[in-house]
Amino acid sequence: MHDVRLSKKMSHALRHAPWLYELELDEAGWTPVADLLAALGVSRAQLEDVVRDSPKQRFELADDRVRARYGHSVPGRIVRAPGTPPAELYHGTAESAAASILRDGLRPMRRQYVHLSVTTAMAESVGRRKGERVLVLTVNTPAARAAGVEFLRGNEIVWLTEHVPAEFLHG
Ligand code: HQG
Repeated sequence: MHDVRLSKKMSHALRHAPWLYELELDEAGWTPVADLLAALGVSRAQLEDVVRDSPKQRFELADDRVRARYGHSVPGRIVRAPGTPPAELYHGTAESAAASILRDGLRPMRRQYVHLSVTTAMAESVGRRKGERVLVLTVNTPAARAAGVEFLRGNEIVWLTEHVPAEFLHG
């Protein structure tokens, strides 16, 4: 089991409030590992355990830099390269959000990007965080891409995008 408490602190520092830890993120979200270790008072081995064992692949470690792969709310857009996603991606949410989403499409709300899952099972578990009654929406990515919607790869299982208009969603 990885250290959930440390993982949550890392998410807070690398996604939401780096300034509280005296960290600076570059335009792709990277920050020096040494700075994060100093800020959290943990060893490199502890950090590596979390990066390796995080079931959702939340973090990325590259030599002397570390970043969150998704989930950001920091002001200042985290830049990612667009990619080609699977033909279907899924978004799990509370049923109570259905009317609003089917009117306005999927919006990032408090984060920088809308988060999409590669499997319905994963979307269901994401949706369960929001309520008992889960709605899993399917995104038709080829149609959205043809209309100019860009998809950014968070990791193997999470894709990001700025907005999915309702016409590319179905239940
Ligand atoms: C909803 C977790 C009304 C949207 C997960 C969602 C994910 C709308 C909520 C990652 C809407 C935002 C992100 C609209 C979207 N009207 N509601 N037009 N458009 N929404 O938590 O996708 O464990 O910011 O459906 O696994 O739930 O933290 O996004 O319910 O990958 O690593 O607004 O966070 O990962 O909620 O979750 P969130 P999310 P971690």
